[in-house]
Amino acid sequence: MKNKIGLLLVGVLIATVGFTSLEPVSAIAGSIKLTYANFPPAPTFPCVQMERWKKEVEKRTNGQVKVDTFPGGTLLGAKNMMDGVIAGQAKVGNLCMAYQPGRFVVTNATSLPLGIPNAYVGSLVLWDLWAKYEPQEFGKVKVLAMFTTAPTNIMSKVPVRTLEDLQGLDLRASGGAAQILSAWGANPVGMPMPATVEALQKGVVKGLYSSLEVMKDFKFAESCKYVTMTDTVIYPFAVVMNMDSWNQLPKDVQVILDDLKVEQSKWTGDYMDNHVKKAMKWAVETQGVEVINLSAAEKARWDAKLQPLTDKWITDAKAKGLPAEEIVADIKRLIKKYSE
Ligand code: DTR
Repeated sequence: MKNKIGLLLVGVLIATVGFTSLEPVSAIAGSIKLTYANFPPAPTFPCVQMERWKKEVEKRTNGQVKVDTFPGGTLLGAKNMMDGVIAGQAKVGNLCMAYQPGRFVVTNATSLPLGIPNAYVGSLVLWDLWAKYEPQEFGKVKVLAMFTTAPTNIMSKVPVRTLEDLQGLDLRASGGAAQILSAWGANPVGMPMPATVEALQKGVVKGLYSSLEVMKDFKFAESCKYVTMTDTVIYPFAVVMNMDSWNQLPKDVQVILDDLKVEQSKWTGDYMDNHVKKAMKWAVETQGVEVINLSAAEKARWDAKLQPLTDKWITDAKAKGLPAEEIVADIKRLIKKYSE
């Protein structure tokens, strides 16, 4: 009996030594599994960037990390993304901050009409803004990327050539973009992007206010035959990870994900800007979409209506104890810096 126990102990010892002298446990292929939730359908830009992140992470960790992606709201939807990730229903999630404007006050300041020219610049501005202020609403998660859409324009079933055409027009928008529509006299109808398909079909809205890649990705060009160029505002996004899951990652994997953060944000901004161009070429050439450019005089009328929005945001954000003027000044400075 004694001998048997002795043998057993030796066996355990050999197994332990043998095991620890091999690769660390975490380096076994596929040993770390990350679920990644996303709310819109697979072909849209938030999911394209998700697949790119998955590919890069799996490659850079030599397959040690395996990412299972869930597009189309199959794991978490547009509005419960942040809470779902905090609760651990998904380990990683992608969210549009404009869908919860009151929750993401600092980062949603990028949705003020301050002149972000494209998604690449927008993404870098957003990233720096978040990094400087580290707003408490992200305190319970690890931020893995931040990016913005390209500037927002009106896609509609009826032509919008003047401010008068816009009065009372039901257009789908969220967050800062919805406030801009209100200031112009339109009637913004709030809902996450995926719900817009049905709203357009049923006639609940006459169009939408968003970045233009959706003309192709959601086939909105089939019903919205007019695009009025306003290039006024972007929608900010964040990719966040459950904090416990992050803390459980081996250090080498954390370094890889940290290295990818800004790169992923830039990649997405770049992808978005190029994709908008392709989508609009398709919309004009194959769907007969008319692009309406406002005259300088008309544009000046539209711009004048937007001036009070930033002042109002400053007053509201100050009341919440935020350094509102500094935030707006930072955004303007960063736009300049990254546009050069
Ligand atoms: N413009 C925002 C965000 C957005 C832009 N393109 C897509 C594609 C899929 C989901 C969201 C978005 C919006 O209108 O919701």
